[in-house]
Amino acid sequence: MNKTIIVSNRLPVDLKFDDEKLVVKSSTGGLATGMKSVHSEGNGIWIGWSGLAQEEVSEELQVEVDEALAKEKCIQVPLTNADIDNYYHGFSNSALWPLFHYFQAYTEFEWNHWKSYVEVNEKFAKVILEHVNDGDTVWVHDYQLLLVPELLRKSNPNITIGFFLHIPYPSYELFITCPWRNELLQGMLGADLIGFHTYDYVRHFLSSVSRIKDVEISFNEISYGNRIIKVDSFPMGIDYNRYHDAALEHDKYLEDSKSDFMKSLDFHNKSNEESKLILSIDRMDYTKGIPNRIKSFEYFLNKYPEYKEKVRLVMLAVPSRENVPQYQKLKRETDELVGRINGQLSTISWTPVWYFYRSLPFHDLIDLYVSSDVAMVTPVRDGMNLVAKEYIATRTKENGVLILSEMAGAAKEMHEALIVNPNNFEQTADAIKTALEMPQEEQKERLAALQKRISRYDVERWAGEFLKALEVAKNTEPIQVAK
Ligand code: ADQ
Repeated sequence: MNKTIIVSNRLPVDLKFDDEKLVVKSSTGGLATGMKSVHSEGNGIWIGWSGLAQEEVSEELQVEVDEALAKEKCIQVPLTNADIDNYYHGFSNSALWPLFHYFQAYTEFEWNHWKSYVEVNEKFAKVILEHVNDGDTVWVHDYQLLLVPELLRKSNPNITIGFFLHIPYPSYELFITCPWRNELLQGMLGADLIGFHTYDYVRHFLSSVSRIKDVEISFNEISYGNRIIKVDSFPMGIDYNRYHDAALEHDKYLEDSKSDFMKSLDFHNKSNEESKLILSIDRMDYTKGIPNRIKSFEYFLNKYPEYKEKVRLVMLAVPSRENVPQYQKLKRETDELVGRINGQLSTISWTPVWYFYRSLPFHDLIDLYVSSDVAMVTPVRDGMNLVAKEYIATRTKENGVLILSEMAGAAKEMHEALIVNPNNFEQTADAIKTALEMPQEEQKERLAALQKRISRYDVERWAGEFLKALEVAKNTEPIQVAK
């Protein structure tokens, strides 16, 4: 029986040693959820990095690690500390991530990082090739593994290869600044189907391919050698029911148990309930527009002073890539901005920005989503943005307004949100006012349309549609090559 192999930089389980005891934590992230049924089907497997560096795993521990992963139908690609520094923090997060998000000034092209990126992509391909058979399907994910499709195709032309990019694909003008643009495109073109979140990213990709490679393109098909490669958009959804159901059960959850974090916030205290709550949740990343959001909120309070003491911005930022200098700079800037606005505007009974730099457990996250009147999702550039969709899924009482940046892939599907340019503080400040004053009936109408769409195109449907299209793409391939 043919199988599907999922490949991503990180496995859906995270391994750690705690006092020499192996701890296995499953991920509930979007990708892990979307792939659940594909992964559990038949003899499907997931290949990726486990979170442990090779240096941490002795020979005896290796057996334990392999057994724990086998139980989860996972196979690890062993990475050393140097790999993680150069391939992951280096080329992936200091070159590709800023370049693909239009942060050219942050982009560092280092030969050593590139060399390691090639080597690690080869390590991934080697492990995949040890487990793949003719007729199998391999679905490779994201910017850390752009070279893998071609490496697989070269060694085994009789497998079906899909590739999905979770971040934006930049315009040609930007992409050509990369010294290894040919190699990166060549790598992706090893796939039978290449997927992006939006049609704009598809266009940018096709434009790069047509100018850099000698190929023929007709609509969304690339003729390359004796193969046809399909390129299309597949906007990723969320596990809608998980968020919606948790929100429905939220009141009961609050009665039964309340975490220390929730107690410390005390949203449900009467005086706090009288003031409106605006929510902001992201990874601490310069693409998420966190400083712009704080400045827009400050602008709003100064332009509409009648809202002072009547509204709070609760800002949650998950620590991310803390050893990359640009992320350290962003953290300092955010701390300073929050300090400035709170220092200038706070009163004895009111703090305008409540800022938390940490990750939260699921039910606390749900509490924040449910308790807020408005969500501000205003990245300066974002492939999709799942927070926008999660917020909509938790609105079970027909109220709540989403302010959404036009630079997020999600804006292409969520027209009923208040769409803003995050660099336009005045427009964003006005959107905050509009959101706070929006009549209940209008909130209900906008939410109903958004919920209908987001619940229908959930993450399982996303995975299903990609795999269906991959099956079609495979069948358009003209020739099966003899090995
Ligand atoms: P990310 O950049 O990680 O993903 P996003 O899509 O917003 O961004 O997903 C973040 C996830 O982290 C959400 O599920 C959210 O609930 C969770 N989260 C955020 N803050 C949290 C906190 N403090 N505690 C706990 N959980 C928190 C990349 C791309 C996106 C694309 C996704 C999927 O950058 O554009 O949408 O992949 O393709």
